[in-house]
Amino acid sequence: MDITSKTPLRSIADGWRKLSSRVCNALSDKAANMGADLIIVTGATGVGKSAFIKSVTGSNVYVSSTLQSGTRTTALVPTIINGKKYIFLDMPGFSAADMDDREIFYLLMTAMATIQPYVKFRGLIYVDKFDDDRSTKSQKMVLTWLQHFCGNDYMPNVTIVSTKWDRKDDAGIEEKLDRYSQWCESDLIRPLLLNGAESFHHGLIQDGDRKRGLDIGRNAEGRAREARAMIHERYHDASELRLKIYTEIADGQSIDATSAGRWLRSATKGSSNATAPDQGKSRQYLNESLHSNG
Ligand SMILES: Nc1nc2c(ncn2[C@@H]2O[C@H](COP(=O)(O)OP(=O)(O)OP(=O)(O)O)[C@@H](O)[C@H]2O)c(=O)[nH]1
Ligand SMILES: [Mg+2]
Repeated sequence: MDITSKTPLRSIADGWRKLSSRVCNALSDKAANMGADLIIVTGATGVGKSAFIKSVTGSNVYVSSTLQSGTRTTALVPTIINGKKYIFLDMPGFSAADMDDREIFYLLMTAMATIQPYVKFRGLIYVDKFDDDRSTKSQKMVLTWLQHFCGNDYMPNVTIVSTKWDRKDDAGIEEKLDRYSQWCESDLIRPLLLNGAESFHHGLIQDGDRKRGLDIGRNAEGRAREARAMIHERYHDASELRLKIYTEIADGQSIDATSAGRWLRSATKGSSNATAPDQGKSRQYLNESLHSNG
């Protein structure tokens, strides 16, 4: 049962407090971040989402070194690139062994509801290390969810960021580039590219006539410079494109009734912890907050 549409409204102030307390919020001065462009960074667990945000923003985002989820809540990380304000939204990776995908989706929506009055949802970055020859369950899951979340019209604002190009010899890089080309032809990535998404290889540069990986430790500065230049190039201009889920929520739909919400619910049906005890309540607060600000 979708309790979000049936329970009477409660105090919005209460809801905001509850929601905000769940967001690890690096924005100490809200006014200073007014008018920033928000970029959501998503992908499966352990692919390098937080490391990418750390590189772009220079902030000390938590990067994990274990098989457990590194990022356990959402984080809003501000930066300025060529005079323009951006906020990066870091989130736990989907398909982690120790977190539930629907709870992760609600965490994301909570962070979006919290920040929505201050920002424009300017872009989305899909991070993947593209180290597998075949698509994994988690890649299928995230990329299908992403299409429901963004909608095809939003794809020009989507960037596919590949990671982990360093610590490979020339042959290793060639192999990974070949693999990436095959990925671009796959049913999961092709629809994004056909609709205007673009690729960026984080930490891979052209060095004379060969490609070279920039080491995540020793070449951190070079990686940051390239990544920040990409953000400027892709996101400096204004955009009128809207996330599909933004329009759905603004039109009054509950989170569960959105295309992404419905798809995720059907995809996770039967998973053991799909209904966390507090989820119904937080979902209700969340719907109120989104609609009161939409
Ligand atoms: N060598 C190398 N290691 C990387 C790169 N990107 C990320 N890593 C490492 O991969 C591990 C996971 O990176 P995170 O940034 O925590 O991954 P995440 O996607 O945020 O993971 P979750 O928060 O669990 O979803 C860390 O040990 C990083 O240092 C890269 O480009 N090169
Ligand atoms: Mg992380």
